[in-house]
Amino acid sequence: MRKLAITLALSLIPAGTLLAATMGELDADADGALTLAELQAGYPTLTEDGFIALDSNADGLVDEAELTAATGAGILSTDG
Ligand SMILES: [Ca+2]
Ligand SMILES: [Ca+2]
Repeated sequence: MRKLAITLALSLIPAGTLLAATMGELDADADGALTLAELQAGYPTLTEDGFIALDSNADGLVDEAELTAATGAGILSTDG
């Protein structure tokens, strides 16, 4: 399931075009999870479809594990 989500995200998000940002930088309200708006603050090119692909458990938020999975897979690249 996660692999499918990652594959979908890779097809939706242009790799290598995103700014580097960490959970702490992105989580504006410090609740430990990222909304689409919070993620878009760091990754302006992220679409709603991309967000859904990152949200492995479909709870409407991207938590640290999901963010780590995405960055580890190079979806939200911090290289640069
Ligand atoms: Ca938050
Ligand atoms: Ca989630």
